[in-house]
Amino acid sequence: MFWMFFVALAQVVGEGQQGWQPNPELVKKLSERRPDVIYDEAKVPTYTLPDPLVCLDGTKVMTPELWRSKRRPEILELFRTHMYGKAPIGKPGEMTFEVFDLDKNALNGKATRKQVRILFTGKPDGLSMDLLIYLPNDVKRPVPVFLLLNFFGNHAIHPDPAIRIKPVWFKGEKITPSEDSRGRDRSIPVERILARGYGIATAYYGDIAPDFPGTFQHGIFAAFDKLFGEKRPPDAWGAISAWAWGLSRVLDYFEVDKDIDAKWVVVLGHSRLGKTALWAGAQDERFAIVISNNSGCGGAALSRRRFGETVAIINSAFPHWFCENFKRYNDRENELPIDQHMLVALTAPRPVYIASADEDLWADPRGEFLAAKFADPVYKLLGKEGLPTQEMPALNQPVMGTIGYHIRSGGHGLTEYDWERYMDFADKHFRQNR
Ligand code: GTR
Repeated sequence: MFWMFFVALAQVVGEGQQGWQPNPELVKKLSERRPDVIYDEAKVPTYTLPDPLVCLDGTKVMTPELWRSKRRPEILELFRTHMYGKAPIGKPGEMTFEVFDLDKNALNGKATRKQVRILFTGKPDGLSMDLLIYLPNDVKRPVPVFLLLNFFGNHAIHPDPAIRIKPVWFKGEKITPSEDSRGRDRSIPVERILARGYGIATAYYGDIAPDFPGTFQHGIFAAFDKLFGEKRPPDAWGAISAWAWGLSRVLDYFEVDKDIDAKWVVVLGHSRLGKTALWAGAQDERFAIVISNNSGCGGAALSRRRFGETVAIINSAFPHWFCENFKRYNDRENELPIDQHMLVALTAPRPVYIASADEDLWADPRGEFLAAKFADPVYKLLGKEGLPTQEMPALNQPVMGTIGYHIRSGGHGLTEYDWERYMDFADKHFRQNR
């Protein structure tokens, strides 16, 4: 028994040596700036990961059936209880959709644009989320779609003057964005996505819940938290859970839109919204493919490595992202009953892609790769290819099995390079299965 434990540990520690290496100058600079943060692989503590294929009661998961019936639900519940918190509602019975814009000749005739207001409580003056959709006109319906939440409002993702401007959150207040803020967010290459045969759908994350510690007084929390009574329980949903919940409501809409192939929806997200995409895909198996772009701590990166952003750092900077219980693990990552490879594994057997960036050491690229690697045994058990490499690839050398991974040049961001790889990945899986 003892030697087995030792082998597992040695395997994890040995990872630091292979494939991509961070620029030593950058490591030096960042370490000097934040001596309290680990940027040097040599300082990563030894750790043992929980085995995704061993149940809490010690049962070894040897069959896909046992994964499905016992271990998967158990892991999901652990993430709900200890990390992201429980969403109190599924699809609200009173929710309605209002298609308020339809233009079959958008973007010089290349696209059909739809805008849909999702009324969470069915009340026209209640909480709503605006969904912006572009579908390629030269592709047979129903169309596969990429879905992501955006940070600055729908009007910011494209200069198209027909995108409805809706108030956004700014420093704790709602403000109406100016006309000249249209198209300022360059992170969604709409025309390229359409040219490659995909639809693109996006909504503003602040429409679901604002992103500041006082969020629980607003948005979806104000609309539904009364179910909790006076005090929010320690496992009540945090903002990431709320945003993930919102993504599932978009899928509810897709299921009634005949132009969209609701069985082929790729959910993706960048950074905090990458954490959100992983959590949405883990819980809602209607998402066909899940993509995490630079999601880091609380997303794809293994918490136990403590490299870059840690549980304690994230919980103090963003106390509203996770449930209260997660704060118990500040500086005690080894006590977590889960780690992020298990979040990746919850997507299995569906394709999942994890992407890192060379200069984004705050998000721990190697920790993100390792989560993909240690999710792989679950994919193998379910008869899938999983991750086609055991070693971290070099820069700009994507690998694409059922699990995909790349680390690209540059810093934290969602770039055209990332998008092209995600569409390659979707092409591969849609060609195989659609
Ligand atoms: C950072 C945070 C990260 C990441 C990022 C983002 O400040 O520490 O976890 O989520 O924000 O969302 O841009």
